This record gives sequence, C-alpha cells and structure tokens, in this order.
Amino acid sequence: MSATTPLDTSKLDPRKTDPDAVARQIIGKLTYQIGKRPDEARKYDWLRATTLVVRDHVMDRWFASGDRIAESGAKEVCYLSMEFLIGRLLRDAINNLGLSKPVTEALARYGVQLDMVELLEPDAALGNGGLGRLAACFMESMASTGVPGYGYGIRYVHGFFRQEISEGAQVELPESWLVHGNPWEFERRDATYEIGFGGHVTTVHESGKPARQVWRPAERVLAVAYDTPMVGWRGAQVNTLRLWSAQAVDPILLDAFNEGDHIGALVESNKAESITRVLYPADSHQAGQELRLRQEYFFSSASLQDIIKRHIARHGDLKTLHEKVAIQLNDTHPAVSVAELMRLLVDIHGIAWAEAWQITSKTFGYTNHTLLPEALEHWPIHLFERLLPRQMQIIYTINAEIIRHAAQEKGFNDAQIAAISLIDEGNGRRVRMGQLAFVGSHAVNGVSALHTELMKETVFHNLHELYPDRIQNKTNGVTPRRWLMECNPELTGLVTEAIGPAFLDDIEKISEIDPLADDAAFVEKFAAVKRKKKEALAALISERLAIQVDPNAIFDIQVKRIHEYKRQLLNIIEAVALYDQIRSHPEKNWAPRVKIFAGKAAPSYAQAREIINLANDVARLVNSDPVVRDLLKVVFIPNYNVSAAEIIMPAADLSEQISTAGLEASGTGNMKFALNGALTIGTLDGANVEMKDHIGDENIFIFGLTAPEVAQRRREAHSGRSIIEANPILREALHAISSGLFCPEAPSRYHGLISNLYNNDWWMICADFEAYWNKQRELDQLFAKPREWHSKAVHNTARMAWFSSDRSIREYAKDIWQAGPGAVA
Ligand code: 26W
Repeated sequence: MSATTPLDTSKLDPRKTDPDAVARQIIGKLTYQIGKRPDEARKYDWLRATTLVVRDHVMDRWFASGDRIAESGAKEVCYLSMEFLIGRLLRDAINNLGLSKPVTEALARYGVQLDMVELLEPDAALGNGGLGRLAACFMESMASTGVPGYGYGIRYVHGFFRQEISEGAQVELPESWLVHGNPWEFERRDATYEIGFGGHVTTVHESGKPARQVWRPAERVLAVAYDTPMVGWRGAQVNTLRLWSAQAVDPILLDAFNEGDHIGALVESNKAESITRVLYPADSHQAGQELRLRQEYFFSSASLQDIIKRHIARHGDLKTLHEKVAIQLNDTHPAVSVAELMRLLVDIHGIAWAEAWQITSKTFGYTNHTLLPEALEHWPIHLFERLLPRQMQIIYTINAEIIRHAAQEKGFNDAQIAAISLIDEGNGRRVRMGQLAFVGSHAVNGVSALHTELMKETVFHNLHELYPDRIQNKTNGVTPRRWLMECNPELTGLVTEAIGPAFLDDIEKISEIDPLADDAAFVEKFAAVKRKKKEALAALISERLAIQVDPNAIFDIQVKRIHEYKRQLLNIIEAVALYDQIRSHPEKNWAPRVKIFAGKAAPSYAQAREIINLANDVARLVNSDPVVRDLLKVVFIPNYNVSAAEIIMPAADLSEQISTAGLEASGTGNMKFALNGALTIGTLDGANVEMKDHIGDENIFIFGLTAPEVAQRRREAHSGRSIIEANPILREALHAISSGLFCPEAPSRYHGLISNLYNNDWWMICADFEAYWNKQRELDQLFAKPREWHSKAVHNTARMAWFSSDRSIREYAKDIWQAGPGAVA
C-alpha cells in the first residue's frame, strides 16, 4: 500500500459482531497488543484485550459523531465539571453497543466469564458523590439523546480515597486507578495549552489603539488532554470526555541537576503535576486551599482555550461563540471561567468589553447543587489576586457594572447591593463564586423544584430580584441504562417479557407495567427478582464482612456520603431503639430487618467520622446478640462507590431518604432505588417531593417536618431536650448510646454527639424521631403483607421514568442550551 492510499478500514473490520469475529478480535489483542497466548493469559489480560476490542467498536462511531457535528455546524454543549464519577465503563459500552451476547460467547470459548472480567475493571472515582455522578449520567444521556457535547474535567491520578474500617473507624487509603494503565483514554498531545499563575498585569499603550492589559504570569504549566469516549444508547452517538492532566513546561531543571541538586531539579515538575494529582475529598466544606483554586483555574482555562480554538477552526469568528457553544458550569467549581473567558475575549482576542460580556453571559449556564452555607465557595481576595491578578481585575470591573445597574436602574439600597456584590466585604474580603457564576450566566438552575424555590428565597434572593427571569428548575435524573439495564438485567428481562423491549429506547414506556401491580403472577415474579438481588447482596456481605443476613428480612438501606444533614444518625438511633424494644419485648411480632449503611466521610469532618464509628459499634453488638437473632442486623459496607451501588440499589426493599427538609438539593440515589423497586421512606426534601407526585402518596412513605417548619424551629432556637424527655423510646436509645453500651472500650466516645441533640438538635433528629419511628412501624406492618408491598414496588418502577436523565438533558437542551435534536443549527 502506498503512503497516499487511504486506509481501507472495512478490511480491518472491527465492526463484525458475530461471536466468531469477536473471539478473533480478542485473541488478536491478546497476541499482538499484550503479547500472550490464550493459555498464558491471566484475568487482567482478558480484561485488557476485551476492553481494547470494545474500544475498536466505538471508534468508527466516535469519528462519525465528530464528523456529523463538524459538518452540520450544530451547537455543542460543553459540560465543565470538577468531578466525573463515571465508575466502570466496560459493561456500559458493551450494553450500549449491543455487544453483550457476542462478547459473552466469545470469552466463554476460552472458559472466561464476561461478568468476572467486568468486575476487574477499576472503578473510576473522579468525584465525591451526587454532583460527580450526575455529571456522569448526563454525559451518557447527552450521547443517548443526540446532544453533541464534551465533558471537561480533571484527570486526577488519585481519585476518591479507598475506605477501610478498622476497629469501627474510617481509614483513608490512596486510590490508584491508573496503575495498570487506562485502555479507554487517548492522550492528545496536540491539545496542549499553557496555563499561567501569579505574576503581574501591565497596561500597554500602542499609538492609535485603546490601552490593553497584558498579564505576565510568573509560572506556567501545561494542560494535556486525555479523551475518553462516552457511548450513547445503541451507539447512536459517541461524545468525548476530555480530562486535563498537568505537566511542567520543563520536565527537569538540568542546570540544578548538573550541579548535584537532584531533588531541586524536579521541584518545578512536581509542583506542576501536583495540580492534577488528587481529588479533594470534601463535598460539603469549601477546601480553602490554594491548590484547590489552582485546580479550578487550571481546568477552566484549559477547557476555554480548547473551546475557543475549536470554534475558530470551525466557524472563524469568535463573536458567534454563544451561537455555537453552550457551556454549563457544574456548581461554582469552574466559576472562574466567567472571568477567564472575558480575559481571553478582551485581552487575547481584542473584542470590546461590552460585546465580550454579551458573548460570555449568553454562553454560560450555571447549576447550583447546594445551599449549605459552608459549601458555598468564596476565596480570600489576597489569594485570588496573587494567583490570578488579571482575573481579579476583571471581577472588579464586572462587579462595578452590576452594582451600577442595580443602584441606578433598580434602585437597590446598600443592604441589597452588599448581598449581590461579587465581593463579600464582611468576611475578610472574599470573592463569592456563586455570585460570579450567577451574573455571568444567562440561565441559573436548581436541581429539584423545592431546591430551586429555596434558591430564590435564600442565597440568591437579591440576585433573583435583580434578574427575575434567570433562575429555573431542572430536576435531576439518572441514566436507566446503567441504573436499570446494566445493574438489574433480571428486572429488565422481566419487564421486557411483560411489555416488550420498546421501553429500552423510550423509558417512558416502562409505565406500561403499572397495571400489572394488580396481577398476582407478575407481582410474584417481580418479588422473585428482588429476592435474587437480595441474595446477591447477602452473599457479598457474607464474603466481605462475615456477617450472615437473611434475605427474608427487610433490606433497609441508606447509602450516600456521610453528613449530618443526611441524618444517618437518625437511622442509627432508630436501629438502637429497635434493638432495645426487641430485647424488652421479644414476644412481639417484629418484622425482621437488616439495616445497611455505606458511605464515606470527608477526612476532616469529625462528626461524620463519629457517625461511621457509631454505625460500626452498634453493628458489632447487635449482630452478636443472640436475643435479637435474625430480627435485626446492622451492616456497614466499607468503600461505597459506583460499583458497590450497582449491587446495592437493586437489592433494597426500603430506601432511606431522610435528610432534614430543605437541605438535600435533590438526591439521585433516591431515584436509583425507586426505579429498581424499593419503597422510599423519606422527608419532603429535594426530589422526594416530585417522586411523591409521580409515584403516588400511597406508594411512598413520607414523614417529618417540612422545609418551612424546619426554618421556623431554627428561628425559635429549638432544642431536643423536652422532646427526648417526653419520648421514652428515644430517651432509652440515646441513653444506651451515650452510656458507652456499644463501645465499652471508650465509654465516652459518643457523649458529644448525644449532648448536641439535647442542647441544640440543629438537624431536627429529635424533632423528627417520633414520626420516623411510627412510619417505620407502618412499614413493618406492610412487609407482613408481601403481595401489597411488592405491588407498591411495581408502581415505583413503573412510575419513575420521568426521573431519567434523558428527560433532564432534553430540558437543559431546550430551555438552556438551545442545542441537540430539534435545535436550529
Ligand atoms: C467546595 C466543596 C464542595 C464540593 C462539592 C461543595 C459542594 C459540592 C457538591 C455541590 C456536593 C454535591 O454533590 N451535591 C449534590 O449534588 C447532587 C446532584 O445535583 C444532588 O442530587 C445532591 O442532593 C447534592 O447534595
């Protein structure tokens, strides 16, 4: 073949999908890429070979998707997120490409089980929790619904820490998902950008031209792109997740090395690479460290430079950026992008300020994921100024204009101005990233109906007055491919058998099983699937923790980040109360329960660590007490991650969504559980409110104070003491905990935790206890009538389609991005 002949890809034929062809492809990879014969191959070799084959099947579609976007000139969505909690990719890609059968058969010829191979893949944990997982579901749904898009984030070398439990306490260990290489990613040296830090700004006057600001950074690092394909359903579209890795401009300082300073020679490159080395493991406290701000600016600037380069190459004129690109800011972590895009447009590309501001604010959208004051990002001015001097100037200029507008055109008074200012003057002078993201975006959204209303009333009250059309709601969703088809093929099979496969392409059709909630035979099959998933979880618990749990018991599950507002403590107190009651009245007709917990605490969050410790201490005593036998078991599953969730969610009878009302922005675990046929016990918080509307009041178990009631009690300086004194069940449970019953080796361990409840009860644990206890007993009664329970479970699965991330993405595409199918190019 001459060098000019185009390669005939059909000869390579990576797309043949019969089992024979796939087997040949896998053996080809083993032989030529990995250097092993099938009889020598170890299980990791099979994983690698299989992944490489599946990746080949992705390539043509990936190219085609890129070409289609380039040729049509369609608008592109760029989702900027500090976190992408994508988990494993192999099963997802195989499922979406429809390759499950041939790959399974091909591997079986060599005595290899696809299921086993899939479990070897490292779980890519480039995120903390809900926000990161949402970003991953959105990437999959963008590809599945035909929205052309890029995800932009950080290629952390070490993702979210691995959790072990030692003597009941959380221990953090480093996570190293890249040690064996990552067959999914492609390094793109041609997409490398310089990122500056520090230095100073000078004003340059050239004759006949307006003065220009020139930033001369003191430090520069390189951002190198790594691309991973995001395969949509049926492979119809493949989008790109582009993650940035930091590298030093000079890998080694040779002069220093030659002078014998071997460590000093590497200091610069170490400093540069440290930017993308670790994910910050906090999801509710702003980190406040310089490295975090460096990470935020690093990936924002790299992404914007990349977006601009592509736009100019494709469309020529930067002034049409907002017509061809929508950029979504996933929380405030990339909010510095507002200032950075202004800098790039004005300083680098010479666009006048006013026009640049129009382009910027039409391009950005901002999603808020939390109202917790301690989670709202604000950076000390001195730090911001030192690291990003030009961006700081730009923020001052934006601020001056917003304030002038508010005062002159809207008549804002001083208090209102102070509230909307991008600078917090009261708190040691800080830049408020939420305000920056808000003013720099044309659309600002919350992630559930309730959360969006609370945004308008609280954090963004005054900005909402100033821009009343800007805030809108986009309720979260989860992808039904991963969270039904892949994690629960048994339920998927049952639904297919009942109503045919059309729901696979249009999840709304799953509602066709709703009438079958009255069909005894169907309900029985549904219960049998649940039983099977519970057995699988019981096996995992037995294997990992040597605890035997009975699949006949209610599997009552709370899995999520550990946080006071999520109230794992309320659940543990209920377990202790139940333990106490079972011991006092063993003759009563108790419904057997297994209380299952999992989740990680931010390493610096002392109360959250204590809650983990308490769950484990309670488990130790309860599980070894012969009096309660199988009536109560408590289990804490270590190292909760996406892969664990895929096993846990389908096995739940009962899903715990019990946050203090007004504090959980949405929740997405609630959706995964209900889709898989768990009943929810929950407060009127986040998306629970909308789940109740869809599922029906009789199929969800709501208790406790509402958000306005919580706010009212907090104004009244509510404390738990009188409630505890009036409720013997609660009082006994708290007494047992604080007496050291569960931790004789350290009897005062939980004094602080319990005295907080007496003196303050900020999270309304005492206030909600009785309602929670009663609702749980109601559920006990229901569980004794399996037919009724499982009939409700069927209604849950049937009515959850609206909570698909396909629906969320279609709403974003239509109302915020003006992109995707149906949008005019
Ligand atoms: C600056 C430190 C930090 C890091 C991450 C603060 C806050 C965060 C996130 C906003 C926390 C988070 O993951 N929030 C969750 O987002 C989900 C997706 O919208 C929601 O479903 C959860 O309710 C919300 O807690």
